Amino acid sequence: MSTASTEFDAIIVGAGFAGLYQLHLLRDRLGLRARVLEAAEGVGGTWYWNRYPGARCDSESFYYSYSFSHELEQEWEWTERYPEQPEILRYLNHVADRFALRPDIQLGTRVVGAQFDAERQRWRVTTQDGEAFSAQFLITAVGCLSTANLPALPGIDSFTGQVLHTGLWPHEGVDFSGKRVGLIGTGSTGIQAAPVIAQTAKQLVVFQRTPNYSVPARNGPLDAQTQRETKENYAEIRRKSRSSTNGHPFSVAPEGALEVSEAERAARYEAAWQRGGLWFRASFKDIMTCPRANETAAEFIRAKIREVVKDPEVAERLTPRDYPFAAKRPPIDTDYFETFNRDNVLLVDLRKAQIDAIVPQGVRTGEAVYPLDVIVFATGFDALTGPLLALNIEGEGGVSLRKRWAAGPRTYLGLQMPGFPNLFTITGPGSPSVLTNMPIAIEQHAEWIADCIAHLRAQGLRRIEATEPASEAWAAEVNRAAEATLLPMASSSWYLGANIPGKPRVFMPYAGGMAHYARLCQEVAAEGYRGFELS
Ligand code: N01
Repeated sequence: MSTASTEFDAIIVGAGFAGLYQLHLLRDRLGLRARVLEAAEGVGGTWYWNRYPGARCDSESFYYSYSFSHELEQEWEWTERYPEQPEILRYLNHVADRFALRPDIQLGTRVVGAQFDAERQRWRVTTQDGEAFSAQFLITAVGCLSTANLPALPGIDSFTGQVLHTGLWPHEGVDFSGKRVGLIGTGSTGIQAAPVIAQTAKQLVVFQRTPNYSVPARNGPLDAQTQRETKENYAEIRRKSRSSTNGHPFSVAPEGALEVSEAERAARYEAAWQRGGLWFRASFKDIMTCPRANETAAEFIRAKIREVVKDPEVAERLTPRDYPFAAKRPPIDTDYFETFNRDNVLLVDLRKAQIDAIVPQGVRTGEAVYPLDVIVFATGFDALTGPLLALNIEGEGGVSLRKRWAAGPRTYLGLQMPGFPNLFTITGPGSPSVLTNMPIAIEQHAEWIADCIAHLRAQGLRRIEATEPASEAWAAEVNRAAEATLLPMASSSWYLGANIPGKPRVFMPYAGGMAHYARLCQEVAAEGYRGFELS
């Protein structure tokens, strides 16, 4: 490739929700020469890779979407309350076409290195195929949950059947009919996949380490009237989403769970259960801050599990007891607990006997060998830091990000790190990211970054870098915000990095709320980018 085509104003890594919008902003609003580098052979990010059975969004279609274009909102038709993976992928492909983004997206290009060249004050970006690019600004749009976690179980290579990870699903699909399938993991993904796999597999063995609180999604088709009303109300839906804690367009009830009578509380939980989805968490204002309030929600769900699951022993094994509801990311489901009433489904409690090894014929725990034809790992991701560390980023003076983050991620606002000038991280650790409806967090970051670059250019400045004191103070604020909630109380949560052996236990996302955080970012910019050094 010629030098001319490898020098850019900005390189964006990743072509999911974040990368597509960032490209649109930088190229079409700011007139920058920008290039997106994307490892996959198509756009879509998370929705390109996660094609497992039952994959759909836990946020509802009418608010899990871009808000920046009125025309896009009006022309796109969502068909279900919770869109399925292929529909979201079609949507993102439509966005890529509608805004003519493809010419500036280079697919099949995995970034494996990024070094800051202090002399030229530019980032040098290298790819797996040996290409090199250079840009003034480097923007990561790599997602928070994109580095698959495949546990290092002994004997995995000896398995004679098929091994799959939900986050790296084969494009041609997988036919489970007549097969004995092992599913390891009962997070949001395993909970979505289990009911669908059970419908066609000969047998499904679910290996559960931590039972999960799950609330029914109550998915269904969207009728024409709902679609029309949504389109008429988009302005209000977006306003509400942006002014909320989690980027969802619903209000948290003003009362605490213990401020109402027992009957009122039960009625409210029941209504939320019937309505379905993440709204359940908004039933009372203190579910995420008061252990006793939380326990009322947890106990309601435990009772539902007992009601749904016919075998009381299986019900008990499925019942979470040692962490608060929603302290781990709350899943929502379609017939998850019902699935354990099927004759072809077996629940294995790994707390009684953990997985010792994968053997040629299947999975061996301390108690038994489970013969299998397919093992599906729904074991999640090296969240938030994993995708950034995989880029092998080296900042000023050759200091590696991996070294900088050896004790856990340190950022300023989840947007930048000291020592890494002109590098921006969309939904990086230290920002609300995974605690919110992602498109809201992504749009806020992409717009802040574009405004920041526009400001630098308008002022004739070339460089922006977070300061050490600002980053230190922000780390303390991220900690404070987490400690003000019950979120750190789930000791096995990926929010804390606990799912990856050896990963520092640090609460990574910012729990201070989306609206509050966005206001802070605005103030920082308005005050001449307080906490950043501009030159
Ligand atoms: O991953 P997880 P996920 N042996 O890490 C278990 C988003 N998402 O892919 O809890 C045995 O939550 C692990 O056990 P434990 C969403 O934000 C969104 O399900 O660590 N088991 C757990 O049960 C979600 O939170 C949608 O004890 C092992 C499971 O595997 C995030 O992605 C849909 C193990 C992993 O759960 C991640 O969800 C789906 C081992 N060695 C996901 N290692 C939407 O709808 C791990 N586990 C948008």
